Amino acid sequence: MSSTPITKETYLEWYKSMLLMRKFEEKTGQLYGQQKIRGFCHLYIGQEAVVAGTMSVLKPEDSLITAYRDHAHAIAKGVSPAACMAEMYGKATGCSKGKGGSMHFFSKEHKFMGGHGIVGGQIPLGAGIAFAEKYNGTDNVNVCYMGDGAVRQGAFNETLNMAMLWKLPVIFVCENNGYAMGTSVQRTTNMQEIYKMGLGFDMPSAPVDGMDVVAVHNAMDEAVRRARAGEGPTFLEIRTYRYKGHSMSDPAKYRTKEELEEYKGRDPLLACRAAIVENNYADDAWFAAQEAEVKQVVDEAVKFAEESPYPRAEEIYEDVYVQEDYPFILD
Ligand SMILES: Cc1ncc(C[n+]2csc(CCOP(=O)(O)OP(=O)(O)O)c2C)c(N)n1
Ligand SMILES: [Mg+2]
Repeated sequence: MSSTPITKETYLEWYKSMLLMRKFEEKTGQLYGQQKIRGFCHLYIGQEAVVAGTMSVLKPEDSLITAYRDHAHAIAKGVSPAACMAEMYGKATGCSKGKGGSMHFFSKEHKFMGGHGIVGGQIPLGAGIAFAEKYNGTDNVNVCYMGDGAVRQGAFNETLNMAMLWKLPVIFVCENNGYAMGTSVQRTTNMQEIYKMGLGFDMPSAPVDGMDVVAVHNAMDEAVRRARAGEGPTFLEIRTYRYKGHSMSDPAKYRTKEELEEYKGRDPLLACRAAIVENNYADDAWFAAQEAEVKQVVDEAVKFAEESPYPRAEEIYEDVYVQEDYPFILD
């Protein structure tokens, strides 16, 4: 039984937030095709239940940190779609002042700690944030996301060891979408069940169905409860799937259409919608209203990005190092 109850409002919020993630990403893909957005860009379509099921158990003071597939995490954490879109346009109004791009969203205000392009680089940082929370005596937790490719990095093992030794309030979430660029999990390891990597550190670890937002919520709820109680970290392998290629330049020829269709048949948005209808939580008019509202939010984000100025050339030397407000997560 989950200690954060799942109510009608939870379902409606899940649907709304996943719809926004999906529509924002679809628009991002279109704009990339029009060369309005350039550089590296990785879409999250298909994986939405992982972030939605996390957010329903967190409080605003908790922090998230993830890799470069970061649009949904930032938006769910409260960073405005407009600031995210402007960031991808390289505009000064972007959440990283237009200097980070798609991979490097950041918002100290919303405790969204990035957006990191170095595979696995965010794993020790997430534990460090959790260390700071513990040191400061808060009950805040950090949720540290990584891909199935990132668990092959040495830093993953070092971090799990220290996080467990110091009982840090961090939830390590491996978003196992089956592939690291074009390399399948099967081709990188003889041990296919990634969650078992946590067991070597005696860390509570579990596999979770990442196409099912309820399963994600329940697993996260248990992990967050443990972290807040001072009982230390958890490692969740959340099994999910990305519908698009790794990045915008990937035609995804390394997988079969059948595999893709199988996952699309378990689409998290459609499943959530079906549950809402089944429980009579909302009617067709409500779904139509959500579509319209989300379309407006995304359109406004694009307009904001289009109309915003580029950063001044001299700004390239600013914000390179943290200066007067260091250490920034301790205030
Ligand atoms: C240290 C490092 N090595 C290699 C790369 C190139 N690279 C970018 S993404 C990626 C695959 C990572 O896959 P995964 O962790 O499964 O995340 P996903 O893209 O599936 O979300 C690689 C190897 C990198 N960015 N950083
Ligand atoms: Mg992957």
